[in-house]
Amino acid sequence: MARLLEKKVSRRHFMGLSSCALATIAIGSQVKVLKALAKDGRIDAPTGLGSKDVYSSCGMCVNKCGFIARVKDGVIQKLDPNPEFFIRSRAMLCARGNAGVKVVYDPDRLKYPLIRVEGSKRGEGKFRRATWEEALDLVAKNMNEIKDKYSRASVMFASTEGTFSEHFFTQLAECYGSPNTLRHPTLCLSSNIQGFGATFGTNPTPDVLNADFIIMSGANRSEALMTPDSIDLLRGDGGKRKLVYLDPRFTKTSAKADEWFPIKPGTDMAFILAMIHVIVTENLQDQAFIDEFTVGFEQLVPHIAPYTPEWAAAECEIPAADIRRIAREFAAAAPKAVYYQGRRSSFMANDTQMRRAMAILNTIIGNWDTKGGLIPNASIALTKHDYLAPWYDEDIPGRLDDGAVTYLSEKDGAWPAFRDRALAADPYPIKGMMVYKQNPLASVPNRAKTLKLMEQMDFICTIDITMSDTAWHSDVVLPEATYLERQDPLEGLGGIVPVVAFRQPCIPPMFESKESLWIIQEIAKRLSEEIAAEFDFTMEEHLHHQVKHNPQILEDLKTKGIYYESTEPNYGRTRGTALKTKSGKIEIFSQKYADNGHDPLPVYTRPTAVPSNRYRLLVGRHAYFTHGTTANNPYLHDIMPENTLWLNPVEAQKLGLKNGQMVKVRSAVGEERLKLEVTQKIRPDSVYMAHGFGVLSKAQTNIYGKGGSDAALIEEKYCPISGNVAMHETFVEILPA
Ligand SMILES: Nc1nc2c(c(=O)[nH]1)N[C@H]1C(S)=C(S)[C@@H](COP(=O)(O)OP(=O)(O)OC[C@H]3O[C@@H](n4cnc5c(=O)[nH]c(N)nc54)[C@H](O)[C@@H]3O)O[C@H]1N2
Ligand SMILES: Nc1nc2c(c(=O)[nH]1)N[C@H]1C(S)=C(S)[C@@H](COP(=O)(O)OP(=O)(O)OC[C@H]3O[C@@H](n4cnc5c(=O)[nH]c(N)nc54)[C@H](O)[C@@H]3O)O[C@H]1N2
Ligand code: SF4
Ligand SMILES: [Mo]
Repeated sequence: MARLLEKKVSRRHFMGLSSCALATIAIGSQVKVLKALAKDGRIDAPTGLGSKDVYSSCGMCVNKCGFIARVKDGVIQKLDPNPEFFIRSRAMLCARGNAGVKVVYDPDRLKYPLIRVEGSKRGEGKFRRATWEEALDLVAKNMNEIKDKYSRASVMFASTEGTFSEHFFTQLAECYGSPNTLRHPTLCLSSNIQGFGATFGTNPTPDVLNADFIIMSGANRSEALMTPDSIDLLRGDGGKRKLVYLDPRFTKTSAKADEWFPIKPGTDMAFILAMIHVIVTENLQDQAFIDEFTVGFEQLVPHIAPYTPEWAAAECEIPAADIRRIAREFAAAAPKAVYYQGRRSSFMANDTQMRRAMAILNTIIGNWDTKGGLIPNASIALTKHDYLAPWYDEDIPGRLDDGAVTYLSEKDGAWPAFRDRALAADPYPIKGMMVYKQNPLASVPNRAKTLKLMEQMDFICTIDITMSDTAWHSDVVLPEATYLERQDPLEGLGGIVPVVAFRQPCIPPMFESKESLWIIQEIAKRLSEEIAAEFDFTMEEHLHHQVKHNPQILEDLKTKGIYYESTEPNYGRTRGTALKTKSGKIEIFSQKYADNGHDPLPVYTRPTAVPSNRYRLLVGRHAYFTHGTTANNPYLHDIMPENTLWLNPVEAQKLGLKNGQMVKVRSAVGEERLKLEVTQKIRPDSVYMAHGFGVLSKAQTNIYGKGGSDAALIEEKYCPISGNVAMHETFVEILPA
């Protein structure tokens, strides 16, 4: 029998709540709007509701840029950038942000709770419309059955950050009693967090606005948009700023860079170690900084001796003279020089050590916590919602993936390692899958293996806004109200200048979609009275609780759509204080790594050579698309209706393949068909395809049957230190289709 073991956190009571005066929305004649939502997506607006502007923040990607929704007669006409949000997004909305209107009025959006038709198989797409009552009852029934038959830990909870509401979902996992939450970092940036964290005790933000010299390893800021960096990189400074960019592809960032090198994939560490070699052998380091703030420089000196520019040139195919020159220029620009660590660090299986090398290079020029350098993130405090959890069963040993990677982040888990354990039921079975705002079938490498994992489930429930591939393979699909229709908790965005962002409904939820808090509360009620009690609050109460120490935050959010305490960075906060490393100093040499059997200083490992007649598959962002989620958006689909496989002309000629023809792309784990794009923009040893196509869900009507899926081709190698997936370790063969 399962029982409550630990009550780690004391109960919080909402005290003295005044009634919340958040902007309320005229419900109006929404029915008319719905009726008018024709198949072509055109809206005939009802009249008489008037016009209004609503401050909120974008939900199309991680950046959460502030906008003002122009609403007329109950219909969102347009989203404009919020000028007050300048401090964070530089007051821009990208193509995806603008196309956000279509998320609401997309005929393909989820409208009602759906239950898979009895007797049909997962993936056949046979769903019937259900009432919320019936769908929620079914979710709770299955969660309770799995708990009784196996244990609470046998239900996994997969979710991704970005909706402000995710913590209600992870709280549900904790209250239900499962330690098995699977968040997105091991698909994205956990090696960055680990590599920089091991060095500085935190993962800092590069001060792009003020740096005079920036080097980027495949951080494609002109397409993979991160605010404010993407805009700040383009700052007009009369040519003072220098950007050196390494990418096997000619991207939009390559076009904007002062120097672009088509580096051999997986060899950035050679370039970085050689830069360190030059700086140290020519005595260009900031010795005073090193002596005061760091440990391990004396071990670094002999360590980098063999890593000469000539050695590196043979590895990374960047000329030794350039490496030497760039190292000197970098040191001369210090401390206003940064080796920008990027965001998605799921490159190769040695990624954590590669990011460590970047962190060490930054350290020796003394750019820590100073203008134009690497700045530890600041944040604005919001009061957390306390609850009595986790409730873990006595007989559950812990997370299923415990020990699978060295530094497992408890809430994040390690996706591919977890999946292997779950498939082997090692050490216990996983039989239920709850998914919130994650699409593992598109975002976890080796789709066939994820499908296998889903096959073994007794029950799968997905909460989404559209029929993703994962939703398509679920038993129950619950429609959340989109970011334009719901109130979310307040969200602090940390960084060099921290802000609080705000998301409120621009229109009421359409069809039968519901806010996530309501969905979670209704599931909780059906699980047990005790779990329900942990969610016994309204969103208004929650918002007031978040700002109870400073109600001004909510006032500013209502009137400006953003809250900040200062518009200026506060440099040097951590200089002279103990960092969150074992020694309290910046750790060039990591004793922690040595103790765990990892190289205490980064040792170069050569990537596996590309076999003959094969190509290395690279992934990367596209400015119009967010992961696998926006390709079906009607506006964005118009701009790019399918993905292509980039191949260098020399190789195309060798293979006798022509631009525009269909090809088969085959890896060890899958085969996809898509159009060939013969282009000089990629090295001859690599190929590239945009993410988000080759979907399985027929309910994505614009893109079903178009293009190919990268997730179906990528093998699931991962970094043993951080668990981060290695997305570029897959080789493919290309054949005429
Ligand atoms: N092959 C391949 N795999 C990748 C990558 C790649 O480039 N190629 N990139 C990796 C990276 S860097 C990341 S961060 C991950 C991201 O991948 P995931 O963590 O899976 O996140 P997303 O793809 O952004 O979104 C997943 C789901 O959220 C749904 N969604 C969007 N808005 C809402 C909402 O408001 N509410 C709810 N309930 N659902 C919503 C979308 O419809 C989608 O189904 O993928 C990683 N995986
Ligand atoms: N438009 C848009 N913007 C986004 C997102 C989005 O989906 N769409 N997602 C957001 C998220 S979650 C993330 S994590 C970030 C990701 O932002 P980035 O970290 O910039 O990641 P990617 O675009 O995935 O870029 C990887 C780039 O690295 C190159 N590359 C591949 N292998 C190597 C290599 O070995 N060495 C070097 N030097 N380069 C290599 C690829 O060609 C590609 O251009 O973007 C964020 N911003
Ligand atoms: S970068 Fe674009 S998609 Fe991302 S939050 Fe900002 S406007 Fe939205
Ligand atoms: Mo990411």
